[in-house]
Amino acid sequence: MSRHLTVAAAQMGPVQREHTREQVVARLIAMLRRAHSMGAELVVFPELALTTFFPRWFVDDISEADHWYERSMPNAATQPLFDEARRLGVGFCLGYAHLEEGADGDLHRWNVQTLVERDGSVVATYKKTHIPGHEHHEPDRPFQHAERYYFEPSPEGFGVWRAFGGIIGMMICNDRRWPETYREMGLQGVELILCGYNTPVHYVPDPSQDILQGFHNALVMQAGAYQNGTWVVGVAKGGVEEGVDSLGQSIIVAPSGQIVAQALTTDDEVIVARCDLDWCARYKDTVFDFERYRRPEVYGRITGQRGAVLPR
Ligand code: ING
Repeated sequence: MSRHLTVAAAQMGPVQREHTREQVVARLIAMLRRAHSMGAELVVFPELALTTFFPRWFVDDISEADHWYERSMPNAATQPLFDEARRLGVGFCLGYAHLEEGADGDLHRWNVQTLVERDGSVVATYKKTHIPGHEHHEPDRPFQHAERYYFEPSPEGFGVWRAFGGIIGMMICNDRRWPETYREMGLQGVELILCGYNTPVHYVPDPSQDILQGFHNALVMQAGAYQNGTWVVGVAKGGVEEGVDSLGQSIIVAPSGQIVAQALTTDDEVIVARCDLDWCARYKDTVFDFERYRRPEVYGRITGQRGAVLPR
């Protein structure tokens, strides 16, 4: 009897600056209920799901941005989501900004996802590893992408957790573009990777990539799924958010690399797939039998250097 898990991608349309957390949580609960009615046991929400994508603005005094972050999870605004999920017996993965007060009173700002089991218990919180964009104000841009100003990169990297009857991993947005992301979890036996993203269609450093955003989004998650024999769920917050057009195209990808479900709109939209977690073994035990075929002894550059070193 193979292990099946019915997973939903709960794609969001825009969250505008003036939308309150209560208004957003009401949208999340509505999608949680819809996913449950479609048989979902796990619902994946986007990156920074509770607020607008605030790194599109630069504020010189970063404490003026503190209200975009959550100090704890759950909290007063999100407790209704935790309660409804537990009542329905549905787990979920939620992306948000976390402002953490360190032991010595210092502040840490993380871009995180929290995974919650069907009984309401928190499985884990993952901190985004690859932080794109820029550290300082770049006024010539049509909009900022100052994630490297607002968030620290994870010091921990990628974990996996035994939950939902399988081995579950998490990544956030830009993480999905880096092959190391998938392989780090693949080497821990991951069977399902949960990923939220907020992706502006217009890529300021090279606008030639704009028209390819949907292609690149699918390309990296299909490749990562296939090359590591894992399911991948990519969930957008899309649509025109504070004037910035953001990619939708949420997808659920099988270990074969096939897209088994995809969103049609850039609004709040729930897509669902019944994932056979044992399907992973078809790839992990054959073409991607790591123990048999990998050659780490000749892969030294991958962890030995950061940037490319060109030949003389
Ligand atoms: N957003 C974008 C992402 O990686 C980006 C940033 C867009 C990088 C397009 C490269 C190309 O999808 C976040 N939040 O990481």
